[in-house]
Amino acid sequence: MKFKLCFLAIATIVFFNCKNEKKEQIKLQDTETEEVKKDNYIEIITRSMEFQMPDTIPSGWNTFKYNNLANETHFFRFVKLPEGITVENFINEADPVFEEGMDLINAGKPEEGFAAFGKMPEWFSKAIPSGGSGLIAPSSTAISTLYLEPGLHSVECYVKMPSGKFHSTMGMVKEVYVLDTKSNTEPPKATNTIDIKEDGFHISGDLKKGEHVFQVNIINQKLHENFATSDVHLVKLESIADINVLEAWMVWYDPKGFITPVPNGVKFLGGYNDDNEGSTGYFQVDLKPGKYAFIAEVPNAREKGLLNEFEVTD
Ligand SMILES: [Cu+2]
Repeated sequence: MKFKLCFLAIATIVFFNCKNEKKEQIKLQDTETEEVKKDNYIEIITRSMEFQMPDTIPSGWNTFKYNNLANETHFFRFVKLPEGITVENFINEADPVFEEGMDLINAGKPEEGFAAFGKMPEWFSKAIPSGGSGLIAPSSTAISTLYLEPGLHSVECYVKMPSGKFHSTMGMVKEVYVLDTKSNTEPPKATNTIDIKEDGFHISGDLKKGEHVFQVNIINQKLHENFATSDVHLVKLESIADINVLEAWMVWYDPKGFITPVPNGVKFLGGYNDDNEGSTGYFQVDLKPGKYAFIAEVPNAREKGLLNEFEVTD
């Protein structure tokens, strides 16, 4: 248990330094808005292990169309970098720490592995997760609307390759500058809301077949044992899918977690990645008849109320 406590202590420092300044979006989320126009999208493309997207984007609301043209499940998430820190610092100073820790865990030495994560550079605790898509299956598109603060960000994906290497160490990290100038984009009109509270997901609105815009409100944020905060991913479950296998897979520090191939019968359809308490983001999806679940990227999602199964009928 000692290593878990130690890890949690490090993670807590990270969390409490990550206070956000997202005040203005609260004003926006209650106002009447129109559907986002197609030409307002910022496109992100992945063909293999990279992000192709603009180097500079406006601040405020942006809708991202993430085309995952690769053979792997990926996601994108923005992390606001601390003053004076660039993606180079991440690559040279943080990635090797994650790699060393994960290699030790994979070698059956979890205590040494978690101890290694304690070598993270001091600035790491000041990096602020700022939202992103949920996991998205190969040859699929995730549409996410996020509110971004100005400043230098990294855009990253840390799903693991079959070898156990994080995608971020294989090239899936990109520096993006978010300008002071705000976009003209308005958030989309939601058909459903998912409130993330202390006790988990609170979902409202009909889950019928057809187009949906989910508005995710992070009412209470929390740091979990794996450094991640509460978020939401939508998955389609074929009859062969085992929800318990999926729940275990969502934990990146498990040697079998967050690694491709994804569990049998599971297809990821996007969602809303880690963001701060008080923030709101949107994701759009066309629901076809079948079985689905909303799940967070955290250990023991079900007992935390962060795993919800539902069915869409014809
Ligand atoms: Cu990836």
